[in-house]
Amino acid sequence: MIVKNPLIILNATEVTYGFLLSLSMNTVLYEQQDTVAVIRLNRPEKFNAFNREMALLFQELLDKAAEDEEIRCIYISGNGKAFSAGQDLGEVTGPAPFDFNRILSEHYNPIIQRIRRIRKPVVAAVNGVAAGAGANIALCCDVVVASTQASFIQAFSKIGLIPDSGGTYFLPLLVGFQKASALAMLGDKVSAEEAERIGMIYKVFPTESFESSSLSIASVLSNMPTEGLALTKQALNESVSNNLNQQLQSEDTLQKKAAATTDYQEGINAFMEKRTPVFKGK
Ligand code: LHQ
Repeated sequence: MIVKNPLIILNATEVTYGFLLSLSMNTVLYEQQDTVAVIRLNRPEKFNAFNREMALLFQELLDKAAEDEEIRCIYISGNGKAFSAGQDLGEVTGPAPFDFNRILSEHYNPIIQRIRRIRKPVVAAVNGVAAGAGANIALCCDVVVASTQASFIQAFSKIGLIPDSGGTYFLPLLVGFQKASALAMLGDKVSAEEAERIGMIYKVFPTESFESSSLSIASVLSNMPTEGLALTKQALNESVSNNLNQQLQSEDTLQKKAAATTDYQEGINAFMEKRTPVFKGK
């Protein structure tokens, strides 16, 4: 066994991360646009279904964006018609299926944990269908927008599985227990418009302008007080398991940290001087 990362254990016979990254960059694409990291799932012929290689590379690229100090927002989308159809079902079937027992612990759980832990806003730009783990990866992001041609499917029940990748956690938070329960059991296809209406996602944009509209949200976020947004994300993460008193305490602690940032000073100065603030993200 080689331990490359506390979250991921690779067999000695498997490709290691560095090798994986250099050989197989194409299952996930990464580019920097100003201070936004644009990450695109890229197995369009499989509707961007996750195989192991893609799941590991996606984690590595999330880490790269998280660690790069120039990056102040992460934008995740899919290449081609789909956002992601979730697990590549070909990989769990056939003559040499990948070990089912390792899929959640090594692929999806670390992806969801990373996205929630990253101290930068993460935008899911859902360009097409998002099914199974693909849907729930999108739904755990900080801002979820979708194109009019997108849809969300908790496809798990159709194949006898339960919603994973945080689906049983985020879905009831987003749409309420009853809607979540029904969607998880029936596996209905939810249109982007319906997803917006029931609070599953933030906004829908027309397909023709989706790329520019969603990227402009990422651009706005990338110019905001990044540390303040990180503390906001932390407070929201904590709110889910805190009672009111604990959460008020948490807000007290985190607000003091926010007030100690240079961006807070800049925000206050700019307001008093009636000018547009220039935030540095610190
Ligand atoms: C696919 C897939 C796919 C491979 C489309 N795999 N090829 C955790 C624990 C362990 C194991 C299992 O998984 C998990 C987490 C999960 O994510 S479970 C849920 C897995 N995902 C699904 O069950 C969704 C399966 N896909 C679909 O239901 C449909 O393909 C959707 C509704 C996404 C799209 O439908 P259509 O628009 O009608 O497109 P299509 O079905 O024709 O798919 C297009 C192509 O993509 C097609 O390839 P082909 O060569 O025939 O053109 C599909 O085979 C391929 N594809 N999803 N998950």
